[in-house]
Amino acid sequence: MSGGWHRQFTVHSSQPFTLTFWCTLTQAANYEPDERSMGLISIDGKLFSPSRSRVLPRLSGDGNGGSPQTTGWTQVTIEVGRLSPGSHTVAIGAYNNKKTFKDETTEMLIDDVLITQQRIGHGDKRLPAWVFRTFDRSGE
Ligand SMILES: [Ca+2]
Ligand SMILES: [Ca+2]
Repeated sequence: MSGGWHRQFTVHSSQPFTLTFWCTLTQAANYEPDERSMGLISIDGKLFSPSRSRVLPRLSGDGNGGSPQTTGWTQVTIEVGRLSPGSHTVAIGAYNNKKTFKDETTEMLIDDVLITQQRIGHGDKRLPAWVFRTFDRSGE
């Protein structure tokens, strides 16, 4: 099962995009080792390839008992590449391949989602194209 947050944004020029955001992934205490939770990203409904997804948080269960496992807040950066002019949708979410009991839950929080686009003629300087505030990491 999976769930996520998504937003539309509009592209005006063909310079490459970079997506950055902060996230933390938490798996409840009683997952088994074959029960995995991971972050996922899609653009226009198309998932990024597995090699790119290695930068996304992932956890596997460590059996009944103990504490929930969490990655803690980490910043993820993904080179999105070029997008055609027009409207696009970015989705950031989490996937859980299996759960066998109601006390097994996966939570992914995200914050400071930023899509930047390289500025024409300004080398590596990046222009924030879209900033999506979600909620504060302090939970307020
Ligand atoms: Ca455990
Ligand atoms: Ca289980």
